[in-house]
Amino acid sequence: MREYKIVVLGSGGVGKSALTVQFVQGLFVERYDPTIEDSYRKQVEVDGQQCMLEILDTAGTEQFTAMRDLYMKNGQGFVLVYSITAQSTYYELIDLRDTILKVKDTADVPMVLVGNKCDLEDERVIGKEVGQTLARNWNATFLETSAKQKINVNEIFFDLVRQINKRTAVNKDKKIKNKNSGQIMNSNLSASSGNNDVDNLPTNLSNPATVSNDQGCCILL
Ligand SMILES: Nc1nc2c(ncn2[C@@H]2O[C@H](COP(=O)(O)OP(=O)(O)OP(=O)(O)O)[C@@H](O)[C@H]2O)c(=O)[nH]1
Ligand SMILES: [Mg+2]
Repeated sequence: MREYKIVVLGSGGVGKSALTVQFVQGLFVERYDPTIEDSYRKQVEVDGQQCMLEILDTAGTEQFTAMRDLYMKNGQGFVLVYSITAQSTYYELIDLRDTILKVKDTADVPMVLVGNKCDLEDERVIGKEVGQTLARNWNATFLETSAKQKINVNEIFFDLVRQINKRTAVNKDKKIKNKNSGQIMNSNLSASSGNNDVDNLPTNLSNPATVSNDQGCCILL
């Protein structure tokens, strides 16, 4: 089964743990207990495919950020969370995203921008369109969520799986085309052979483009 390494990031108190626990365990944590670092595993079916999600719930508080570079490097998909009730939490994500792109050395990183606590409409200080605009600039998905009322929680993680799948498929397709350049080849042949080669990729690689396509070549020959 393919594994997906997902990292949840954002300022302290925005609801990273509440969203993660709501997704993994189906319950809402009312009490605020600042996280150092927690990791969860959950098996889900996305578009008919079984996936194992490894979710890293990180610390929003600055003093716990020493491990940031390492988990950014290893992460394949990122959930960037702000609270619609706290302006500063929105601006803090801009630096966070820059750091991710720098560490991963690419602008094309699967990402979902999340405006959490949308059940607190009376306390809203960040409009929905503000989040939408930022996500559009980032080429990321945008969702307003409520961990409390379980609004759009599953959607965050399902969307990331789809984004990761899409990039893996594109990278593999490019790699097959490059390897066979000069010959008339149909890189979709492997798919029509009944093998789901995306499924069979090694899961411990942060950059799918480096994956060997030996298996695909055998099928082509
Ligand atoms: N009303 C409401 N409260 C929420 C929601 N999500 C989280 N909270 C509350 O906000 C507080 C902080 O939530 P956490 O999930 O612990 O926040 P965090 O982002 O993990 O914080 P750190 O671990 O310190 O980085 C808790 O009291 C939660 O119950 C939500 O969607 N709606
Ligand atoms: Mg937390």
